[in-house]
Amino acid sequence: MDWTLPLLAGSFFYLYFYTPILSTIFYSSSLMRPLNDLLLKVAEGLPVERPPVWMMRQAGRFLPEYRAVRATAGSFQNMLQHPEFAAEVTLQPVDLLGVDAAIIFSDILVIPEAMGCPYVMEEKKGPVFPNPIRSLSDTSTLKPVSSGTNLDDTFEAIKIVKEKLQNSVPLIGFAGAPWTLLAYMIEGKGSKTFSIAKAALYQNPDFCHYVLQQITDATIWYLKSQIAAGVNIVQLFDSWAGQLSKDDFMKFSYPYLLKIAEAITEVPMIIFAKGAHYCLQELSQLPVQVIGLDWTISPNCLGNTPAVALQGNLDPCVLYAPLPRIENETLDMIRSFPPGKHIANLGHGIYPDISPEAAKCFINTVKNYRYS
Ligand code: 1CP
Repeated sequence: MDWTLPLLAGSFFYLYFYTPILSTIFYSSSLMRPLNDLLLKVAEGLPVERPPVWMMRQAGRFLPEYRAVRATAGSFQNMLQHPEFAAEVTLQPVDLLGVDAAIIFSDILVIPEAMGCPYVMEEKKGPVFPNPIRSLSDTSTLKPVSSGTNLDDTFEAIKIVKEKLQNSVPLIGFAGAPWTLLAYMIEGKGSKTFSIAKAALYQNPDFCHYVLQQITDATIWYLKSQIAAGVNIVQLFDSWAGQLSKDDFMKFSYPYLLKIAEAITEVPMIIFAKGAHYCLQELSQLPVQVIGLDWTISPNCLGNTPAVALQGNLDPCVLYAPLPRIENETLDMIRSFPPGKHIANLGHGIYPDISPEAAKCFINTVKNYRYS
């Protein structure tokens, strides 16, 4: 029998009926690239017509709509435990401000919690760890992270957000860097100096390295699981890098950033080490695509043609200025970064008392800009 005709008919049937079904499935899955992929393009070194823009802490208290959801949820930690609340506030800055990326609403402290070092978020005081980890004997309560913990709430929130975003903009996943998490786990709370945690670096370095490695393993598992749930890019926050000397950073932070960067190969990575002005060269040699800069760092710190893209770095306090000044400062900032290698952002998280109009002015100024 000649199979040509049935095969042709079969192929036609397959293409005509199944391709749209398959593309619908792929469209709604994380495999599909977002329509607005400016952020991913800059991370991948591809050409763009303008910098993408988002703001650290954009899913937060400066938005009245965030405060309304938080009031309904009752507490910050209740928002984390209910993925539908977390998803709602993640989407607010995309819908209300038009940013080029969403960042999943969660916190860096969910990793210590999953490892067996829980915290409470005290009103006006910040995080408090009832049982800080201060010596090797305290580490017996620590365990490797896995599914079946509080981290599942983040993965569920990511899935809801991905579904609702309909591939409009990329979703950023994140985690705290090992040194920053160790600082909270030892100190037991936020601090201006983190002197208890820093004392441990000098008095008990083996203990510190042991916990740093455990945090690193947990973070790799957590980021890979966020990626499996659908995030398009991840950011590591080393918020307390600026507390360390260069020597201590190279001993207690850098090796663990390197392990994480080497392990995460699926999506691009941004590293934001606040205050790490002393080792930008070293950071740019990590296998990552983007280095975040705080507002004290000069945009040409890595020369005019850096090997990595840069993110930042408007001083968040500029957003207290009158709108025309915000516009001018934002334009000055864009022009001072290498064209095509810049993700516009603030130099740290937006403060809770900044007006949404000021944030919109910053975002719209970036969105109206074109590289000539
Ligand atoms: O009352 C509230 O509503 C809680 C305020 C709040 C919010 C909105 C906290 C408490 N965390 C968050 C969310 C959060 N935290 C996000 C969401 C996504 C976003 O929009 O960016 C992110 C990325 C974080 C990360 C985070 N948490 C960092 C690193 C970033 C940074 O600002 O340096 C740190 C250090 C934390 C710890 C933390 N979470 C919250 C507080 C009050 C603190 C302590 C800060 C301190 O020790 O001073």
